[in-house]
Amino acid sequence: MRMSRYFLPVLKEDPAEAAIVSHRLMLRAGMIKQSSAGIYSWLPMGYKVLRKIEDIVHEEQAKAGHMPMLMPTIQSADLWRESGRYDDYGEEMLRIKDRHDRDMLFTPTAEELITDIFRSHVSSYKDLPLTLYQIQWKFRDERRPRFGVMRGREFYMKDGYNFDLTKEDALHAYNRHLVSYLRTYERMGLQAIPMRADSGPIGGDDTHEFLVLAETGESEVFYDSAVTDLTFGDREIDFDDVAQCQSIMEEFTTKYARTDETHDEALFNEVPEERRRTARGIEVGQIFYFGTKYSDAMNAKVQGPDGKPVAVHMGSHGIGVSRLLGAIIEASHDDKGIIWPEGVTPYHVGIVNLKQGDEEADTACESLYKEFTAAGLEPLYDDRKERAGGKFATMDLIGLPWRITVGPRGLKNGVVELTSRKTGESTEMTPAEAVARVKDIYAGA
Ligand code: 5CA
Repeated sequence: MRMSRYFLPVLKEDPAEAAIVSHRLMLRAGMIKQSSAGIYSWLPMGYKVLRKIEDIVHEEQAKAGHMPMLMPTIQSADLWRESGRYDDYGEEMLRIKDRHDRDMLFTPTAEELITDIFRSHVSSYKDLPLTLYQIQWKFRDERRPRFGVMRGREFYMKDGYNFDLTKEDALHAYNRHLVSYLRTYERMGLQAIPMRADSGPIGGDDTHEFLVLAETGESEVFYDSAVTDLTFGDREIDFDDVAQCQSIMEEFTTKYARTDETHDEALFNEVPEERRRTARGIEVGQIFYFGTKYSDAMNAKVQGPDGKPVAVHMGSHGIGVSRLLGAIIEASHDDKGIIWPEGVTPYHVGIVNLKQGDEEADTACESLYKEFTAAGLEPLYDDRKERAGGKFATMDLIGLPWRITVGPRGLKNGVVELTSRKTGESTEMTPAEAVARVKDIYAGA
C-alpha cells in the first residue's frame, strides 16, 4: 500500500472522549470512528487488524477440529422464549419489532439458535462430538459503553458451541477450547491467563475467563504470580488426546487465579505471600460448560447407544475479537503510539522515503516495495511529499514493527536503515540485506 493513496485519517490532537490509551490510539491512528455510543465504523487500517485477528482465530479453531459457520444477527424472539432467556436477558437485549409486529432481537449470543439448528438435524449419538462456531457481530445494550471497542454495544465475537453425549466428553471439549485459546492469544503476542469466573446469563458452574493483565482492565483479579511464568509455546497438540488436553488444562488452571466474582480470600492466603498479586485485567474470552441447560429447555436430544433419547451436554466458548484490538494496544504501546506484535500487524514493514522526488531514493523505495510484495509481505510505503519528522511520527503512531528508512545520503554508501519499533534500534545495511532480514523475521513469526 502506498500512503499517498491510503485512507488513513490520523488525528494530530488527542481526542477528548478517549479515557484510555488504546481508545485514544485507535482514534488517533485512524482505525475507527464512533458512529453512535458504543458503535464504531472500522476504517481501513482498523479493519485490517480486525481481519488479521479473525484469521488467527479461524486457523486455531480449524486445528482444534471446530467447524465455522454463520448465523444471522437478527433472530426471532420465539426461540429465546423457549429457553426462558427472553425475559431473563433484561435491558441488555436490543428488541426489535418487524412490520408484522413480530418480536425480533439483535443477537447478544447464540445458544438458542445453534441448539435449534442442532435439534433439527442431529438425531443420533453417532454424529457426536460436534463443535460449531461463528465469528459474527453481537449487540448488547451495555449500560455504560466505554473505552472504545473494549466495551462496545456492537462488537465482533467468536462464539463456539459443543454438543456431546456425556459430561465427560463435554469436559474434553471444554479443555480442548482452553488449550486452543491459549495458543490463539499467544499468536497475537498476548499472555491471557485463564481465571475461574462467574457464568452470568450464559449459565453453568464451570467457566473460565481469559484475562490480559492491564492497569486499565475492568476486572479486578487475584492470582499466584507463578501463573505468569507459564507459556504455551509451540508444543505439538493432538486435540483428540483427552489426557494431553486435560494435563495442559491442569497446568494452566491449578494455581490460584480468580476474578473478583469468585475470589476466595482464605484460599488466596494459602499462596505464599511473596507470590500473591492483585491487579486488573481485560477479559478477552470465556469458556463455559453448562450441561443440559439448553438441551433440556429446548428438547435437543439424540438417540443414545441403548436406543433411548438423551439430552446432549453442551458448552459455549467466546473470544472478544474486536475487544482484542484494544487489549493488544493496552499491552503493547509507548508514548509515541502503538507497537503491533508481528502476528497481527496491519502491514509487515513501513518504508519511509526521506526525499520523495529524488530519483535515486524513489527508485530504491520502489524496488524494496516490489521485493517485499513478491515475497508475500505487505509493505506500507510513505511516498508522500512530507517532512521526514512527520513521516516518522506517523509510522511510530501506527506502530508497524519494522521500518526501513531510505535517503539519498545513505544510498551514496549503498545503505538503508532498518529500525525496530519496539526497541528503537536502527541498523544500517544494504537494501538486499534489509529485505532478507525482514523476510526472516516473518518466516519465524
Ligand atoms: N455465549 C458465550 C460464549 S460464546 C458468551 O457470550 N460469552 S461472553 O459473554 O463471555 O462473551 C464472550 C467474549 O466477548 C467476552 O469474553 C469478551 O471478550 C467479549 N465481549 C463481551 N461483551 C463485550 C462488549 N460489550 N464489547 C466488546 N467485547 C465484549
